[in-house]
Amino acid sequence: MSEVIATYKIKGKTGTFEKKAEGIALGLTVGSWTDLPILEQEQLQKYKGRVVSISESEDGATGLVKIGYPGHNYSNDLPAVLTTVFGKLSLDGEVKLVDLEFSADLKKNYPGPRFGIDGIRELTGIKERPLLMSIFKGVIGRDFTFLENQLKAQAMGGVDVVKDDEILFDNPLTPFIERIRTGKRVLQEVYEETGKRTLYAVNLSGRTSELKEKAKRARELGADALLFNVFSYGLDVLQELREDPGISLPIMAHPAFAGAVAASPSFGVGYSLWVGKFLRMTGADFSLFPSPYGSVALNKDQVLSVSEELNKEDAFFKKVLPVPSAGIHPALVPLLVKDFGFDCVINAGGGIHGHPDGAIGGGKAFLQAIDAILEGVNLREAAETQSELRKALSLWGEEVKV
Ligand code: 1AE
Repeated sequence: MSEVIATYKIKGKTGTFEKKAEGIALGLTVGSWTDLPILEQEQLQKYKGRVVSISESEDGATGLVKIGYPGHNYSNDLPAVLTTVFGKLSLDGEVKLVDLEFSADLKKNYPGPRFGIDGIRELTGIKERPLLMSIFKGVIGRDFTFLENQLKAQAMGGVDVVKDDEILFDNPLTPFIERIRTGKRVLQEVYEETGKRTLYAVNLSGRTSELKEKAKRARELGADALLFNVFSYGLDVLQELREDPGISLPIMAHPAFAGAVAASPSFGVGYSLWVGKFLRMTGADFSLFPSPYGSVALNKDQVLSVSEELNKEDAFFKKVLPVPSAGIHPALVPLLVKDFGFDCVINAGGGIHGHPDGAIGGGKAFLQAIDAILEGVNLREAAETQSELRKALSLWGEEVKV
């Protein structure tokens, strides 16, 4: 059956959820039902939402309600699906959209990631360890001299990818196109000096109508990847970028603004759906989200459910790289690897630039921590012979036991 099944968490009282569920199933599809003449009821039957299941929490204060919406009620795009399953309903009291399950005929029209984890590993050449990414910091109001120095230091530290800060937009001091050209030149120089290739994800920003042309230009100039503030634009915009064959660059989805929709326990959309399943369906190759450990933390269950959505086996979609972020420093590497496995990106801004030896030392300290994990050595022991890691642990704290 062609259908999207929505799971909602609803606040209420014990014994009231059946009526509520039936009201949603009707209200978001054919409207009032029992008042219609029998003939019309029969004609509209196939458009009616169906209550799939209802379960109450032990105290009866919350219901988990599943409702199926027939596929022929909406066009097969996320804006239509979202408007159907959580349009008016999102404004109507304490209801949270927890999950959506798409039948295969509907799901197959979403593109999924173009590159996925395997494709990104191919591009970086890093096959058997977590990737290491760093972030430009403090670059607003700075010119290219500052940017170049910061990029060079990050790359000399050995990071695999450098990304723009999400708040660095197209601007007169460091315009988008020049950032790509400069980035390529600096990273090529580092490669010639060290043999290490670092990729650069440039922030694709501006009006929606300009994005595709800018992204195509970025590709022509040899950009490595795009950073994209998907939740400020909308998931369908990400899907448009992903589907355009003229763009064909890895897309890194930043979670800015995601919390406005997902953070409440009783309103909005669940994190696993918002920054997990939807990003995978619409085509992100990387999904950034706050880790449970740093400065902007989500709870561990939420984060693990996001990661599961990005990584579980799926007949239609490639896997997405989870990027647990915010306040990450080398002592957290064992915890991150335990939670997310080797197929993840260790991502740090302050944890790279704030190292006592600068960004070069920061990158080295992270790589030393990653190597220690690969070799089964604890960080304290590895730090005895590796000064960058030692300095990082002294500054940010000892390894947290896993
Ligand atoms: C959740 C996104 C994290 C991010 O984009 C960012 O800039 C983190 O910076 P640090 O590592 O916290 O300095």
